[in-house]
Amino acid sequence: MNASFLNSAASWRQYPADEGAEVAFAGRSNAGKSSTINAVLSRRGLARASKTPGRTQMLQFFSVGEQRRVVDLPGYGYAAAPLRVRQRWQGMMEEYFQRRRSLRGVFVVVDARRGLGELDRKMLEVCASADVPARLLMNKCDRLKRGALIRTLRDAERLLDGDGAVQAFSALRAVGIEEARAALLRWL
Ligand SMILES: Nc1nc2c(ncn2[C@@H]2O[C@H](COP(=O)(O)OP(=O)(O)O)[C@@H](O)[C@H]2O)c(=O)[nH]1
Ligand SMILES: [Mg+2]
Repeated sequence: MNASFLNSAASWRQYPADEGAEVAFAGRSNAGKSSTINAVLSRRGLARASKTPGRTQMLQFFSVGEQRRVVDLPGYGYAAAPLRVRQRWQGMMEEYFQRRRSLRGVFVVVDARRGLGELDRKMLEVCASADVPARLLMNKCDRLKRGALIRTLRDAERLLDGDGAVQAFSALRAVGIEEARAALLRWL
């Protein structure tokens, strides 16, 4: 897939035109969203993998073809973020999910060691109420033993209850890339 950076945007009027098809990556700060985007698009360093969690409060748009985009959504759950930053985040996300007509699917990136948290579940609810399909990427699976990974995947599947898909993923060890890429291509 030929991917290139389009722009960073902090508000609706800065977003690329709402045309064609778009797939978003959501997730807790530090879950590995940027690393995952780089791995799926096989472009090292395309989405900046920052060591400082919660710093980016912007949407990062990437072009992956004619009228086809991937977007790195600002991460959630950064405890040190001041209230006004969290409120702003919420407003941006509500607007994005309610209005973005080109949105075809959302990858929710989860740190498999932590499992699905409250905010991840809220994100899944947002997807469901916007009628956008979600796929959970249980990232950093390289850090889990086989038994723990199987339990984590099973727990996530139970929580989804057929409303979305779950897979193991590791941006670091290149686990689950083809599966995720296939889902991306189906959506786009
Ligand atoms: N062990 C391991 N670490 C990872 C993996 N993916 C990302 N990381 C690390 O997790 C941290 C956060 O990654 P980043 O992509 O910046 O997360 P983001 O805040 O969600 O965009 C970085 O230190 C990454 O190197 C993975 O699959 N395995
Ligand atoms: Mg990031």
